[in-house]
Amino acid sequence: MTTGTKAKKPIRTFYQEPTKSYSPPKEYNFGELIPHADSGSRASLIESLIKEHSSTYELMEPHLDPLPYLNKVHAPEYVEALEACSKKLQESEESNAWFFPSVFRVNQEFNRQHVQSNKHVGYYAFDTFTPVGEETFNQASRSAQSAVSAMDWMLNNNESFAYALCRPSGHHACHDYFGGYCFFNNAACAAERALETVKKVVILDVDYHHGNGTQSIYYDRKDVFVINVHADPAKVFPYFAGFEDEVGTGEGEGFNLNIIAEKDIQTHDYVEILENRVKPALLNFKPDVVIVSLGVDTAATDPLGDFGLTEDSFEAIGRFIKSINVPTVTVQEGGYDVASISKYVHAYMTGYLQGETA
Ligand code: OKP
Ligand code: ZN
Repeated sequence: MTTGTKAKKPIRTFYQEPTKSYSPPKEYNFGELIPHADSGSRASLIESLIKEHSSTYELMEPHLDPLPYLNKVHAPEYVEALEACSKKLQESEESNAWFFPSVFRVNQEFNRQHVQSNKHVGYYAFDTFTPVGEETFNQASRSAQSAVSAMDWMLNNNESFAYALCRPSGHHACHDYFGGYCFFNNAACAAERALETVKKVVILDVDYHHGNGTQSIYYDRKDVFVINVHADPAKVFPYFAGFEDEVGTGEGEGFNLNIIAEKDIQTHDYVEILENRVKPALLNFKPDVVIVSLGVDTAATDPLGDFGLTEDSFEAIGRFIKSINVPTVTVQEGGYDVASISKYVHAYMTGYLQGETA
């Protein structure tokens, strides 16, 4: 009669509360200052959900020093420049100071690098959506710390799943540029931790926006296969990357896969992409570890996106991830419908756990 229901392991969640409230007040959006989408309540909303479902999640203390990984993924002078910028802001008279770069380096001959004042931090930036604040360096480091710690814990304990509740997000952060609300590439830091132990990693990015940072970091490498499912960059951010003909270069050729999903896409078509296009490519690569860059800005209710996903869709994505049957660290990326992001993340985790018994 008894079917031997085996107790499910909790979702181990690596997260630490921000030291001080980390909340960029504004972003400069095509000539207008508007309220910043990465509001301070995003991570704490997810955190409160975790506390509500205390039997489903277990909060874990991020234990691993992120700095060696930051310096591997990013140019060390970039890491230093961000630290220096946050420090200068802390020392300034103004309280809760934020710096918006106005002048940017582009790939041209006038690119003299110097960082005497914060005016120069635009050397390392690619958009005006991503101001630097007093807590940016600390908070971005702690975000990366959650990601590397989740990977470290999973591999050291022979576990198959962990969740890094990262904020700020990471997938737009490039080797030496910040942008798209991202400073350090959390998923790439986790991948570098994984590569100390294993040989092949897939980063599957299901955020609404193309993860141009992750793509560019691994574009010429064959040990990290980056797969992105996202909105058409011809219409939305990051605009200049994410097209389907971007397949990698040199040794990395064939190890970058971009899949553009249409506006209003719903569960059925989204899962079809995962099953018919993502899964064969992913399994064929035979990764030792998968990192999911989970954005829930693919939800129909998201203020930034125009996809049509619902709670059920996120459950289906979670079930899909379980069906891959490869150890997975899920790293939090975007999602801006603050009233519902935790519901969507929870649906993904529920789907994953359902997949365990299916
Ligand atoms: C970060 B993530 C909105 C303009 C677009 C940049 C989007 C950054 C998305 N007013 N802002 O979720 O991929
Ligand atoms: Zn996004």
